[in-house]
Amino acid sequence: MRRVIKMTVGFLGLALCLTGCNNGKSSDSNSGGALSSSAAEKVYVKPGDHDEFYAFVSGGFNGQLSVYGLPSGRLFKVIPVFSQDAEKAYGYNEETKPMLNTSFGFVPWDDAHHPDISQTNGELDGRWVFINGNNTPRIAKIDLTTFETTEIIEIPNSAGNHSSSYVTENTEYVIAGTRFGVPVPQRDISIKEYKGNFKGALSFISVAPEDGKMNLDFQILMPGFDYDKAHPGRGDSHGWFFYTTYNTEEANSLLEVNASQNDKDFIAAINWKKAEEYIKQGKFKTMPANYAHNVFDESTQMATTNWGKEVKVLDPAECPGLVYFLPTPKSPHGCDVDPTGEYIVGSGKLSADVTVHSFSKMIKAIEEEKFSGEAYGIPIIDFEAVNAGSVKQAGLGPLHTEFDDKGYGYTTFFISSEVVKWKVGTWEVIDRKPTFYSVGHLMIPGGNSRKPFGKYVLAMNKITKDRYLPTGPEVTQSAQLYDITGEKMELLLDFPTVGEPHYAAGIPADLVKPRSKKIFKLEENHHPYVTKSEADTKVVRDGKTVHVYMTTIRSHFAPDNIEGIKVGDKVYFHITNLEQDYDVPHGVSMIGANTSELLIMPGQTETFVWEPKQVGVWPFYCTDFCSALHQEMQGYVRVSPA
Ligand code: CUK
Ligand code: CUA
Repeated sequence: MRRVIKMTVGFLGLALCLTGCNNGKSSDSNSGGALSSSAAEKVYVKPGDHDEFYAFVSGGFNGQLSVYGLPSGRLFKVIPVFSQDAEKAYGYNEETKPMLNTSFGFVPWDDAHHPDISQTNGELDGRWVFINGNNTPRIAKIDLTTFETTEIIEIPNSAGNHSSSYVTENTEYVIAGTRFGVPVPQRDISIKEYKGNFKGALSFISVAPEDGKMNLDFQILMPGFDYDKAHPGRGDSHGWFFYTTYNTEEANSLLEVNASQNDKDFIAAINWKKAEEYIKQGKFKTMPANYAHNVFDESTQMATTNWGKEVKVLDPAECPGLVYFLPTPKSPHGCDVDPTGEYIVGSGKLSADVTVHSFSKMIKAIEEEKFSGEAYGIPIIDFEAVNAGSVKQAGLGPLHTEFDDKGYGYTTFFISSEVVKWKVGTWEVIDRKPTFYSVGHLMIPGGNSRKPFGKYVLAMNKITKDRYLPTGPEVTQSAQLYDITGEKMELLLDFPTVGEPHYAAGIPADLVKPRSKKIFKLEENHHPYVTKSEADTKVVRDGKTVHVYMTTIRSHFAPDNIEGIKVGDKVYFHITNLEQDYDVPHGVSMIGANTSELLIMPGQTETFVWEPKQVGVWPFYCTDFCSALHQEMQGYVRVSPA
């Protein structure tokens, strides 16, 4: 067996080395990022073998979440989240359309940035992935038994929703911060009156421990700065939440560059345990808020929209001890907490240093009231009293930091295009490796938890230029995988990504695989239009509305020939896939239907609507190659004059 692998790897290595690597030498990828044969061996997953990690990589402007295997970089699935998906009928079929409802109406797109995996006791538990939609502020939950989006909650009083979605140690909350300051409540006001009038909500969405049901518990109305990435506390700092701010000048136009006048902006530190106390004491205001909360019920296989009407709001100025500001140089972008919970890292993107604050110093400074001022009634802690040190002259344009399990931090530098490894506590730079090019986030599996799995770091790049075959003006963005088990990082693999990967969440596959669902059990299907056997199939007319109760099984539809349909009818096809075997979906598509195909999993019911416009006999067929008789899996609908 071993020999077979070696030969294949040798061949692969040779092929890859045509692009010029120092074959035979130990791989130092500083020069061109080419792969050595040892790198190839490290990412090689033998056909039929499984990868060690799942990586959930956000799609940015494609609104979805891609699932890759690591170390191979193989793409397994693109999970539809915020965007309609014609392949799986998400957002097209009647069952999932309500998932994309918002207070603005049906919004079938969003900008998906930061996935985070649920945790128990500060460790990844592999139950759900949460991800934010930036544009029309929303948080989605993906169930890791089905790898499907099962809940989306809209965030009121928010715009941008960028400092999201981050999970606390026991998934008590998914926390979502706004990016833009906006008038709260929204109203007609001069944009010049930004200062003092615009606010940004920080939302606490609780997650029910048993079924994961989300609820918007309360919001903290922060000043109208701009906010960026965030991180909940760990260990001792559990109960706190940290996120970066910029534009603390509250400029209404960033064109005037007055948003970067301040030498230091802030990391906001929020004591959410304290917030819970204030809520209990009734120190909140109730504000009207109109927001959609869309839930997919696996038992009925249907999504429904519930409408939120109000939200509890805390004002930090009236709640002493709730919020503090930690001064942090030059437009901090990322904010990350190390696995012990002691160090809070702020990456000033206009700075060359990475600033590190100390949680224990912060607590002491608060006790001793070492404040250098205040903003909107929020104390600003004296910089020296909270600062733990900084990684000096580490690179240009630091953005984001992740941690391994050996006491090292890894920071991305957008402008100098590199990942820099440094030692927590001494802040000395240990190693640096180039990225290709302009890296944004990076990810270590479990890097947001108390227990990182420090074997690989995945860097997500904004620009690839010449790294891949050209595909017209739009070229792929990419991820790069580095081995971080040694003192020096080693670049192992480049692979293209779907959309713009902003961030990723990684988890050992063994924490997810045992839960993975193989089929939906037919007896547990409580869809209102389910058909549980061929004998029960029927066509029911109700005025101009027609319901077709249809089934699929290898390899036919029942009924397969339908007559009695008239132009002007509205025909609902409710199709139940009777299969109870793993990996046997059937598809359905109808000629001229103004929707997508359906792709129906075993035991599932899905519905599409067809409004025939023309008299004739119109075919439909199965779109998924399901058996040797797949091509025979078809039928006709006869449409008569109205
Ligand atoms: S952001 Cu994309 S590079 Cu949305 Cu986390 Cu920093
Ligand atoms: Cu069913 Cu092809």
